[in-house]
Amino acid sequence: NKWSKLCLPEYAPKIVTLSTWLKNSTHTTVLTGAGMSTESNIPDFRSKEGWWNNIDPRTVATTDALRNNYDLFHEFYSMRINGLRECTPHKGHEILADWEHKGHIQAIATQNVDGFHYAAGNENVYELHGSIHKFRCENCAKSAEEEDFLSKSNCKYCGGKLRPGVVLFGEMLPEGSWSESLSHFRKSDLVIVIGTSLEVYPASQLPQMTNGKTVYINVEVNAHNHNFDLIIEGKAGEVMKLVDE
Ligand code: BV8
Repeated sequence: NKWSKLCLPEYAPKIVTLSTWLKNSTHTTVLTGAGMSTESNIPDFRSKEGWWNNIDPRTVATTDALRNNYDLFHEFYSMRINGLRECTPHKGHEILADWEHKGHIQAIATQNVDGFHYAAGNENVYELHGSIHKFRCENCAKSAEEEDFLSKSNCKYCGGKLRPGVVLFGEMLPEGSWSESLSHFRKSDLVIVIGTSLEVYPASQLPQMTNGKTVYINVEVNAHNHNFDLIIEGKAGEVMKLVDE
C-alpha cells in the first residue's frame, strides 16, 4: 500500500551498521543458502514450504537413492530442473553482483545449485554443492546434456545412469570450491551469511573460520546463529535493497 515505504522494518538501525562495516571492510566473503533464492520463487529445504518438509532427503538426495531408487531420484531432480525454468535472479542477486564489481565483496560461497549468482553477474562464486545445470554419467563421469538427463537416456559412452552435478548427502564437496572458500573466510574481515539454516556440514563450519565480523541475514533465527556479531531478521532481497540505498 502507499504507506508501506514509510514503515521502516524493526531491523532498520542494523542496516546502518552493516552498511558501515561493508564500506570499511577490506575483504568481505558472502555465504548463501536456499533462502537467498526463495524470493525468486524457488523453494528452500527446511522451511514450512521447503522440499524436505514433504520429501525425505534420504529417498532422493543420496548416493543410495541414485543407485537403488533411480526412478524417484530422477523424478525429484527433473521436477527441480523444470521448476527452475520459470525462475530468474531477483534484485538481491543483482545487488551482490554490483557489490562484487564495485569491490565491496570479494567472493561468494554458495550452497545453492541454481547458478543464480553467476546468472546475476558475479564471477568469484564457489558452488559448494555443485550445479543442477551440469550433468554427468554416474559410472564413467563423462559429461552429458540436460535433455539427455530429462529424457532419462543412458550415458552414450558406457550406458550408465545420468545425474545432475550436485553434491548428494554423503558425497565430498568439490575440492577446489571448498579450499578456495575456506581461504576467503580465513582472510575476511567481514563475513555475511544469507538465507541458510546452517544445518548442513561442512558448509555450516565456514562462518566460524573467520576472525572478522560476522553478519547473519535470515527470516528466522535459531540456536545455531547466536554467535554472530550482527543478526538481521528479514528477507534477503529486502535487507539488501535497504543496505544498497
Ligand atoms: C560430507 C544438494 C563428507 C543437492 C544438498 C549422518 C549421515 C550421513 C551424513 C551425515 C550425517 N550427519 C552429518 C552428515 C553430513 C551431511 C550433513 O551435514 N547432514 C546434515 C543434514 C545432518 N553432509 C554431507 O553429507 C556433505 N558431505 O559431509 O562429506 C562425508 C563423506 C562421506 C560420509 C560422510 C561425510 C554433503 C552435503 C551436501 C548435501 N547436498 N543438496 C540438491 O540441491 O538437491 S543439501 C541441502 O541443504 C540443500 O541442497 C542446500 O544446499 C543445503 C543447505 O541448506 P540451506 O541452503 O541452508 O537451506 P535451508 O532450507 O536449510 O535453509 C534456508 C534458510 O533460509 C531457512 O533458515 C529459512 O528460514 C531462510 N529463508 C527462507 N527465505 C528467506 C530466508 N532467509 C532470508 N530471506 C529469505 N527470503
